[in-house]
Amino acid sequence: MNPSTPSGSDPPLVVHGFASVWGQPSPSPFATKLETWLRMAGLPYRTALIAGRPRSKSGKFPYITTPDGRLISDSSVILETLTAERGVTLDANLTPLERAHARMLQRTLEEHLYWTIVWFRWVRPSGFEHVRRDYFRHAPPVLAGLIPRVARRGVKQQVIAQGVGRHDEARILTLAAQDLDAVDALLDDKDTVFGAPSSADAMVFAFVGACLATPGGCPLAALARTYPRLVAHVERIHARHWQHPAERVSG
Ligand SMILES: N[C@@H](CCC(=O)N[C@@H](CS)C(=O)NCC(=O)O)C(=O)O
Repeated sequence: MNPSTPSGSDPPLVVHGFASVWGQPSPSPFATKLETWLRMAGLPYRTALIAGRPRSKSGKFPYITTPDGRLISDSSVILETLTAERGVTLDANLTPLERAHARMLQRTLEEHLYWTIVWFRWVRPSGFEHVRRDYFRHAPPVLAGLIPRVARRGVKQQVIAQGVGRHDEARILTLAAQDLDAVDALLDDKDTVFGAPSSADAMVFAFVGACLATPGGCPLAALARTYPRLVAHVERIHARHWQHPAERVSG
C-alpha cells in the first residue's frame, strides 16, 4: 500500500507545498524532511499544491492542515506537535548525547547548509536557469517570466542577510564541504545516523539529497557526490520510504 495513503477511516493530514522537482519530493528540503518523517513515523498524509501565497503566518512552507482544521507551520513545530499528539516514538530511545548531536545536526543542515543550497540554486546564474524553468513550470504563462525574477530578488536579499551570500563561490563551496564533513563523520559507517532510524535520517536525506539533486553541473552536487557514505544513506532512505509518491488533493 502507498504509505502516504490514509487507510480505512483515518482522516488525512495534508502537507501543503510545491510540486516535486529533480527527483526530489519537494523543491524545499524542509518539506522533503517533513514528508519523509511522516513516512518513517507511519503517519498517513496527502499533499496539496499551494496556489498563490502560502497560508502560513510566516509566509513560508511547508505547513500542514489537520483533520480538525488547524494549520500548523514550520517543519520542526509540526514534528514536535505530531510527536506529542500522535505518540510518535521515532526519537524516544535517543540518549542525551544523541539528542544533542541531533540538535546540532539539525541546525547545521537547516540554518547553514540550506543557505549554500539556496545560493547555488537561486543566485548562481546556471542554477537559477534550472530554478526558473522547473520550479515555475505550473505558473500561468503570462506570469512565468515575472514571478521567478521577483522571487529571485527576495531570495538574494535573504541569502545576503543570512551571511552565506556575502562570500564568493569558492568559499561557499568550502562552507558546504565543512558541513558535509561533519554530517559524514556523524553518520560514519552506520546505516542510520544513530544506529536505528530517527528524525535525523529524514533531515540528512532531505538536505544532502537536495545538494545531490541540484542539476546543471552544480559544484555543490559534485561536492556531495564525493561523500559515498552520505550518498548511500540518501539512496537507502529513498529505497525504504519513497517507493510511492504522495497522493495529492486539491488545496
Ligand atoms: N523553519 C522553517 C523553514 C521553511 C523555509 O525556509 N521554507 C522556504 C522554502 S525552502 C520558504 O518558504 N521560503 C519562502 C520565504 O522565505 O518567503 C521550517 O522548518 O519549515
